[in-house]
Amino acid sequence: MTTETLHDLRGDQPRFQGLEAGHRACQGCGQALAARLTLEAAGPDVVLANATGCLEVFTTAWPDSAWRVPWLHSLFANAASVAAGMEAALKMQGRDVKVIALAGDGGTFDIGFQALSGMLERGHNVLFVCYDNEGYMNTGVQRSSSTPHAAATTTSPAGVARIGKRHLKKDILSIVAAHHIPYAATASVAYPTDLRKKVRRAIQVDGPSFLQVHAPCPLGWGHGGELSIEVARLAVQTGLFPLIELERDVLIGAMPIRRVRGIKDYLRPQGRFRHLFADDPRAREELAHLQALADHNIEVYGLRGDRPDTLDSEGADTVHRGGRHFA
Ligand SMILES: Cc1ncc(C[n+]2csc(CCOP(=O)(O)OP(=O)(O)O)c2C)c(N)n1
Ligand code: SF4
Ligand SMILES: [Mg+2]
Repeated sequence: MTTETLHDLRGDQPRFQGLEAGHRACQGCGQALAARLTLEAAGPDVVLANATGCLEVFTTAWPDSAWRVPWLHSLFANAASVAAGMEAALKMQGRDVKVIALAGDGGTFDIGFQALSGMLERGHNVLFVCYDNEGYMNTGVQRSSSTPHAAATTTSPAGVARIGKRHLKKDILSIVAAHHIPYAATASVAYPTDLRKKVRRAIQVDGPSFLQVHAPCPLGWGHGGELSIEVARLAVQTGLFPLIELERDVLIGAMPIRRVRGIKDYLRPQGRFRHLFADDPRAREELAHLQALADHNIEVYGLRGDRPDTLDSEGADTVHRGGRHFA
């Protein structure tokens, strides 16, 4: 057998899959892809604490489980506390296993925030991954403090009295970074290589690390499942979801945007922003406000790229499925 054939065969072998296919997520669920990529990068030597939310529900419908690593379901509020307890117990046993806490934005920004802050402050060796789909999706698309300004949800409807959510999306990364933890970053399912790289980096940290992964929810955002990656990519390319890395609250990396897109390109495919395209002066005002938020991100993080970036181009990144590479 030639070396070339051996190489091809190795390429065909499935890489480690901590989250199996066959779970019950909606088609095009960003969170399912994000969790699979996280586990691919983290490898088998991990244990998981998973807050109540879509990820927990669609992966573990009794009596089945889609997980191939030890997995514990926590309450909606306390994934960080449960992960901290697991880490302390493993340390006592002298076992070198990384603990990862998984939670949605509700379980991170809102109800899980106190537990998260405590875990970070006490310096536990835990990676906390927040799958940010910008709403309480598991319970029927209610607004969270991560829901973007002006987005419509069942509890922030667009109508006569208001035009979607009145409040701003909480800047969770800055709040987390203010705990001066060794590593905190944002990532997106549209950039899987970057996401996996950040997971590997976060895993290597001795101490708390945090990842906020932008993960479209076709059901809650009102777009077709086949558009999830495109929508996620546009969030980055408009500047609305900057991809950045911080070490001890100092910016160490930001993905440049080669071709900055206007925010309408990101908002238009999504039903939750449909009202912003009505012939209404309030809608125009909100669009201008959202554009100003994106422009602000581009300025403060220096996102405007003046040279081609391999990750920021349509299709330059690859999604790996079962060891085969699809461009
Ligand atoms: C104390 C408490 N309040 C409310 C709930 C109901 N509940 C379960 S999951 C969820 C929303 C989860 O939202 P998020 O964390 O963003 O995860 P997603 O479903 O969006 O992935 C809510 C409100 C609960 N389980 N416990
Ligand atoms: S409701 Fe949204 S987050 Fe939940 S499984 Fe469906 S697409 Fe995924
Ligand atoms: Mg959510």
